[in-house]
Amino acid sequence: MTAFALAVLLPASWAAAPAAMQVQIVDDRGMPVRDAVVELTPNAGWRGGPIRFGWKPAMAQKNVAFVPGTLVVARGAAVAFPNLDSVRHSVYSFSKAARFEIDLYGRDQTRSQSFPVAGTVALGCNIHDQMRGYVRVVDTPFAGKTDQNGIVRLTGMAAGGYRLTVWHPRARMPGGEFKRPLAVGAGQGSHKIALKLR
Ligand SMILES: [Cu+2]
Repeated sequence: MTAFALAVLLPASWAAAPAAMQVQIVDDRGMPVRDAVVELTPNAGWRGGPIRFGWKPAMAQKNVAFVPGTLVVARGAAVAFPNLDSVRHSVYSFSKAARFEIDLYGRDQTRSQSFPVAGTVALGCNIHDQMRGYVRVVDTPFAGKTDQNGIVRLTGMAAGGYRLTVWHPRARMPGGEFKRPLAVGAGQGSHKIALKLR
């Protein structure tokens, strides 16, 4: 009886176990690429409800820079842009995924902008040309950006067919995006992807 139960239950519980995957992004010399955004999108699209990430949907202006320089948010998210500097900043984008302009505002003030379209939003400030930031708007909960070792860990995927997308502002690909199909199995997976950077 025990053997029978094991034989039936074990494969079922394995199949239901969510997968975890480590992805490392390197450049063509093998050096880790940080702040690359890695996304795994189910082939049928994400139908699991609202997406929440473990970080704040906020892009601060600090020391005349957008911090963090790259922010991953779910499609539809409202992003806060707090100004932590003593000088005034604006925020604008000419990107296809979001065209907008927020007028100059000062220290300890904040503004907010929603991003209803998935894709890359390149940010600038009218006063400080060197200020660059990126909001990557995604349609999947299985997304994140690489750390200083070029590594991101994605968890909770059901086994199945996915599209893997890697985005980096300096990737030598149309739109800075590398895409490929990826079959996700149960358990742990590991992938290393080399990107050509400009
Ligand atoms: Cu500025």
